[in-house]
Amino acid sequence: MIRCYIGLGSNQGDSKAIIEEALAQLNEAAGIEVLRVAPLYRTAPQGYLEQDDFINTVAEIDTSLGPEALLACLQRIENRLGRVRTVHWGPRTLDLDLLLYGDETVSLPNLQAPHPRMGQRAFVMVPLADLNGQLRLAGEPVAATAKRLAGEQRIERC
Ligand code: GSY
Repeated sequence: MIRCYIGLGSNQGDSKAIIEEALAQLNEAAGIEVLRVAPLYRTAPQGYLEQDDFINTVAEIDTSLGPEALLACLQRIENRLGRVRTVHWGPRTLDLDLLLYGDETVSLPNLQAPHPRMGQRAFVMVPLADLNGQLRLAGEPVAATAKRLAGEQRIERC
């Protein structure tokens, strides 16, 4: 079993219900067990700023799937829950990001782990710190990165 962390985000539709359903489908998927889920956060949009706030969280899972099979599973759930993306980095019904695949470095054309932008994003690092603040990313404990980013980017429990 490999311990992984998955980022969940939504800013279209009933975002809280969509995230709850995504977590249920993740837990029902073959080869995946959802262990713990961080609290939900309302977060300022990053990247494309002219869009609604997001609801974000992070899930800790154990999986027997390889990284590509896990990614395919995440994409199936996104599609089932009606993901429509009109603007690159724009509003979306559901985004499932593979953040960490154990302590492995994955570098494939369509998948990189650790996720290349996670260390700059409060909406990832704050919920990740709730689950495992002692993890180290780029040499720094996740809790320290999360504290710094929470002072720079708008993020609140909801
Ligand atoms: O990569 C995740 C999609 N996304 C988000 C998000 O989930 N939350 C916030 N706050 N901003 C975002 N920008 C993008 S793209």
